[in-house]
Amino acid sequence: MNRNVFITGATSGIGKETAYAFAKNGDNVILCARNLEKLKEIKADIDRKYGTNAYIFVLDVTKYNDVVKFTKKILEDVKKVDVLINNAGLALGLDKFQDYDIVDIEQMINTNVKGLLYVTRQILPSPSMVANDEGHIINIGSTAGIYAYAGAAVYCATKSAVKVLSDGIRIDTIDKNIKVTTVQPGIVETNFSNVRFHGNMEQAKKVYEGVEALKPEDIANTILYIANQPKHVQISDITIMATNQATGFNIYRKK
Ligand code: NDP
Ligand code: 8X3
Repeated sequence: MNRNVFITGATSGIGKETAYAFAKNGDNVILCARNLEKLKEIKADIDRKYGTNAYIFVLDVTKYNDVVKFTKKILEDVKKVDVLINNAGLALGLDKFQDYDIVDIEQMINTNVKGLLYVTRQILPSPSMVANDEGHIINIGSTAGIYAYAGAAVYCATKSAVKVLSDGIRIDTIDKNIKVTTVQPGIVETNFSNVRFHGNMEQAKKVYEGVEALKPEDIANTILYIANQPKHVQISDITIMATNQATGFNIYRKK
């Protein structure tokens, strides 16, 4: 469709598959994350497969000055962003709140909440959106933002914040042709649990045992569907779970 689609956290999991889904759809993708090597690999693969031009930027969304600098550069290079997908995010640890590592707490808040705000604050008023009276912001929340679960008070709170921020921004842009969507996935098999357990692959693997989790492509296809609705249709929220999942942590596992 030849839109400019900016995806944060595009080197892995949901963000990476979303990059492929939009590139396959004929859109230009602007990808950021912290790992340059992975970004380069994805760009080369997308350019080769779809003949489009993927733009890549090393950007840590928690660094406000970098977000300002790089969003300016993105807008200089591509002129406008039609769709912003705030996907960069993480859980760190799974502990009782009273025992939680404060560094992990701050990293979750800085990435999932402040990072999303920093990027959106730059892109929303820019020529892309408010000034141009068009645009779409798609924020990746989680079932964790709806249902709190043991050991995840802060992660759940950050994802609840994503949902409420989306609702607030939707109100503030109500007189514009701007759509705001929260996507709330349940269990998706990605690098998420490996990051959560600080690289402990054994612990991470257990999260997906006995259940057919969602695949990142499932979420990517849903995001593309949301972005491809006609101009007058705004999907405000969508929750997607695995078939054997009933709430965030209510999952049936085969023995
Ligand atoms: P992955 O760990 O596979 O991917 C996370 C992506 O975010 C990576 O590309 C990582 O790249 C990037 N990232 C992390 N921190 C930053 C940062 N500070 N600045 C820029 N990029 C960053 O996880 P998922 O694909 O599963 O997670 C994507 C989103 O989906 C997250 O917001 C997560 O909370 C949400 N989610 C995940 C679910 C799941 O079950 N997997 C379910 C519901 C929601 P790099 O390290 O190169 O920076
Ligand atoms: C990720 C899904 O249930 O592991 O947001 O928190 S969950």
